[in-house]
Amino acid sequence: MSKTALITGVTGQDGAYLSQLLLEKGYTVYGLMRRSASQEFLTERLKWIGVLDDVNLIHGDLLDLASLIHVVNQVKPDEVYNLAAQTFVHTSFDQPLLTAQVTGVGATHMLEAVRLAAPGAKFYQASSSEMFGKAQEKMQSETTPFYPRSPYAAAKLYAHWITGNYRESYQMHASCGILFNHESPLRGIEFVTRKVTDAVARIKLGQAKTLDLGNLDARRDWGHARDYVRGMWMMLQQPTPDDYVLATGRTVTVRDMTKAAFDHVGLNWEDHVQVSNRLFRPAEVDFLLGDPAKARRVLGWEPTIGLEEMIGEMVDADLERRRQAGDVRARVPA
Ligand code: NDP
Ligand code: GDR
Repeated sequence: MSKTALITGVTGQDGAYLSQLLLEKGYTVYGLMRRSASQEFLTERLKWIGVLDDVNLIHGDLLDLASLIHVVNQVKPDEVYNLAAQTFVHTSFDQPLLTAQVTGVGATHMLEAVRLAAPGAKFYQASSSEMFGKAQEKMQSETTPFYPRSPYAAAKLYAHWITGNYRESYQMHASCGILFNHESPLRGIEFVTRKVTDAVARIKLGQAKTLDLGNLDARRDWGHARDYVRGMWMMLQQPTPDDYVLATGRTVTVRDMTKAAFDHVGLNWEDHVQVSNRLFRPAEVDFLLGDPAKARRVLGWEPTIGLEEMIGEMVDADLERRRQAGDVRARVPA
């Protein structure tokens, strides 16, 4: 019998890759999406990856518990992947309360809906390396103390703990993936990797000359979304729920990531990049480096795509998009 999965945040980067993976595995996939006046734009990623016709889209909002109970009742999922969130750290400083509601309390709404309407379902919570914030250890693992540095990270930390609380209180199969940054051609254009690869494409095609960036010294442990959604699925196939770090174990500065993107098309990054103070954050996460040893040991998970390969794939995809005037994301200002 094929399994049924419900994915919140299905219109986002990870939602698209996870839908593809689960469909390949024979799942029936339902995706929760918000009602929007611009519905056709929201499904762009699912279309790009070729699964739009195969995912059953269903309306609901993480802020509306009644809608979630209704959806879980209707779908009766075997597995629930809670990926929906206000995900942009910079925006969380401007909209801290919305971020708390969606990214934090929204997870409790989803847990409650599952507890009430499908208590046997396995649950995945999208936790984040941002919870380590001002990192208390050189390599961050499941046992590293948290030190959130943004409203986003604080909201994710609440969601992380409440998921563990539901696991212990109600014996739910609820697991948290503490995922380090992961990117792809489907990454939102405001995140730094995609902002860079899109700008590189425009500069290469003669459509732009410069790229404004903020803190070039920040270090991140960047992997590919395709590898990371596989890890999410692996967590829910375990007999017991638990928390796992997914990371590559390599940390790179924003400067070096940017250089790799310009190198890919034979341009010198220093001829085009300028630093802008307005792009710095009120509190920065300077250094992240994940230790995925537990995921490797227990799940058998390994990242397979390196940073340079991924950045190359992203630049190539943006060159293609920028050549096609009709692409929607290509018209979003960087
Ligand atoms: P995206 O920003 O690409 O997608 C976020 C999704 O959440 C979108 O589908 C969005 O819908 C949806 N959403 C936002 N608000 C609501 C709401 N009120 N009700 C229902 N849906 C909502 O994120 P990613 O795919 O990159 O990330 C997936 C999850 O993993 C997120 O929770 C993120 O915080 C977490 N994470 C991501 C990491 C990364 O590096 N990518 C690392 C660690 C954790 P819409 O299209 O309508 O805006
Ligand atoms: P992050 O991703 O905050 O790590 O959160 P982002 O790509 O936005 O920033 C990474 C680092 O780059 C620095 N930076 C810039 N960032 C952006 N967006 N734009 C710029 O111009 C710029 N210049 C420098 C930032 O200061 C930061 O240090 C992502 C999100 O996907 C979260 O939802 C997720 O939880 C974490 O990754 C893990």
